[in-house]
Amino acid sequence: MRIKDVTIRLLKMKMKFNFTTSYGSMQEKEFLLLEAKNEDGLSGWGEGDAFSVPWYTEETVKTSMHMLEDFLIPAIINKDINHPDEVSEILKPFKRNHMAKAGIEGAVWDLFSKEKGIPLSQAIGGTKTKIDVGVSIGIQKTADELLQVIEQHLNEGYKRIKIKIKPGQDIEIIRHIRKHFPHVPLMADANSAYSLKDIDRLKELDEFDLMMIEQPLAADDIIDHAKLQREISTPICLDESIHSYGDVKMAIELGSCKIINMKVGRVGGITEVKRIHDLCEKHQIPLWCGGMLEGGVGRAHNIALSSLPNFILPGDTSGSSRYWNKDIIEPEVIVRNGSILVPDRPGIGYEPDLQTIKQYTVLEKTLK
Ligand code: OSB
Ligand code: MG
Repeated sequence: MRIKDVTIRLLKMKMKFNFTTSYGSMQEKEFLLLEAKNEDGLSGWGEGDAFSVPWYTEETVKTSMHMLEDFLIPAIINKDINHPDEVSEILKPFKRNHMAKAGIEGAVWDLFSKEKGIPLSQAIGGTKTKIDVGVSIGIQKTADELLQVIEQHLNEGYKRIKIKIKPGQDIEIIRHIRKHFPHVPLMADANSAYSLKDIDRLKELDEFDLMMIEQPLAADDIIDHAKLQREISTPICLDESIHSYGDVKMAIELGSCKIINMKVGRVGGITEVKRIHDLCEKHQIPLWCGGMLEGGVGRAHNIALSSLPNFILPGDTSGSSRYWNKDIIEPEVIVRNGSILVPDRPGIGYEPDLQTIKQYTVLEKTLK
């Protein structure tokens, strides 16, 4: 395979709801779309996960643009690539910038699968034909509003509810939810809002039968997470702490978590996801696919990842219509009875809708 040119598009899409976490709020999603063309004019598509502001990791849309334009795309263009696994090797001289790398590597994976005429899920070793999905609900103004949103999503069939918590908006809210929904599969994501000083409060969560608590402590608190996990029975799931295979190895050896939230952008691409997947499978650490409020292309990639066998728990890959009035792919991602069918068409299995993409595009550049 040879990539002849790559088009980078910067899109701005308004979300249907305001998404609030312990870091802050967002309602407009700005992101990069990558279209990599081969010599026959066939296109592979990838999506950058970075946001406009570096609150989740250090990357932003602008740093991704800089990396892609000045280093990553020039390194792969016109090179002979036999398999997408080679991309992460080619990009190794450039440190980190995982979301930018995953964006272009994802486009190469889609193109590779299309050239072979197989679904992306199959190209990466996925085995499932249907995946279970949950929903990640942001912090709401009142506990009653939160209950309403939960009920609405349960009615739509979502298989587990994730709520966002922070100090002062945690125990009482979860108690309120449990009073109304005693048996719903429920978890809480703190996005690093706590420290070990809060251990007594975190211990109180044990009475609510949560599936897990996601990222209670800071991203680099791998050791403190291990200390916390020894003190609480609720399983810890790591999100912001996991950037690589090495991080996962460390977390497993130290006992920092029992579950991992996988995001392809955070770990730098599908090849790294596969390595982590196999390591976690060996150590019986279940995975699930996290979300970055993706547009349809990133969403399609997440669906393919979720078809890998050790993605055991429902992911955050909700349907297109939850986020967007109109998504950028055809057909849109549809959730039925809490599941999404893994497409059996070649590549990501959804067609990027160029007309709609154009409407959301604020900047476009082609590199040759
Ligand atoms: O912590 O998992 C997170 C969204 C943006 C950044 C971080 C996170 C999230 C979500 C939403 O929880 C998941 C989604 O619906 O895409
Ligand atoms: Mg999270």
